[in-house]
Amino acid sequence: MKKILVTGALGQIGTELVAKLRQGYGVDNVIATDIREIDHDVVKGGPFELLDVTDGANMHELASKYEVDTIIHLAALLSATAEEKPLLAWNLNMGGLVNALEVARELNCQFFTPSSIGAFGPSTPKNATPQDTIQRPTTMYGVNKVSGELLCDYYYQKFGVETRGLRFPGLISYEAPPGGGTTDYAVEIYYEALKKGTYESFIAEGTYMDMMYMPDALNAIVQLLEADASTLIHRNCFNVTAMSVAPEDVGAEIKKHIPQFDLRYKVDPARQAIAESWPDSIDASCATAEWGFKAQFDLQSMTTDMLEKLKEKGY
Ligand code: VAH
Repeated sequence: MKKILVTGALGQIGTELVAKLRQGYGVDNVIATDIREIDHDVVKGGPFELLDVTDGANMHELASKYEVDTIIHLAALLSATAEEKPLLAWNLNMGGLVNALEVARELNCQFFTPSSIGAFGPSTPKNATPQDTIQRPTTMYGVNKVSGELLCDYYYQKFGVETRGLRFPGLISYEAPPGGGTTDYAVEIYYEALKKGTYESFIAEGTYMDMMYMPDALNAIVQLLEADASTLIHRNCFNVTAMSVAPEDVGAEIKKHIPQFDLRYKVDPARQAIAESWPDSIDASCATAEWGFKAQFDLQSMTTDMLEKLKEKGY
């Protein structure tokens, strides 16, 4: 049975992934870590340790203490924050990643870390962006993601570390809200629709980006980690997506449930510029061909489920 250390366990992906992993692999086999400790089931529901991923020695000590065989490295600054604090982003995103890769090398661990559609840039083909194509991102986050993809491939080729990763689109979830992302509008809109009946999007009408519901993202992580290595042609990182949408598409789907919902726009030039540098839609056929990726939720089913779950939480 896998013994997994998760960094960034209190983030948007981590909070839900830790719950899923503990259900699938056993509570005591999933060690959640984060730089902060809060009153949350991730902390109270199983092994939890404080960890600043820029402290490689502490990461090694924890991984050894729990005798982990898998590292899922999620701790990172997202695109908008990284663009506001580029040097902090480089030090955290790259320093943390190389520390995690070194621990995986030294302790012979399987390794997963997410990349993003942010790893593409303005010169990348905009529609049905292929798995293998031009990657010249114009954001610090994108530079971090491309560098991370190359570093993970290097650790596989040079040291035999079993590295695997996914280029995630914007992830929509109702548990932990995202922080500092360009696609955060697609999460906020659901909360605001229920709370206020209106939402002011910081991304402009007609701006298409790939999105995916969190349950599909979590399934993809586990499916990729469990995939037979002999089937993998690619590793770091696979394009995965469920839908390509613009704010008005999400608004129209919400209006089917909340007819009076009013979508307005107050574009944030900084995040709009990031969004415009990314693809409109990516092609995930390699993930499907090599390890059977298939998203279960589309915009309609995601919207129904998001609104239902948020209402259950009291929104
Ligand atoms: C961000 N949610 O907006 C992340 C993600 C594709 C977007 O990488 O930075």
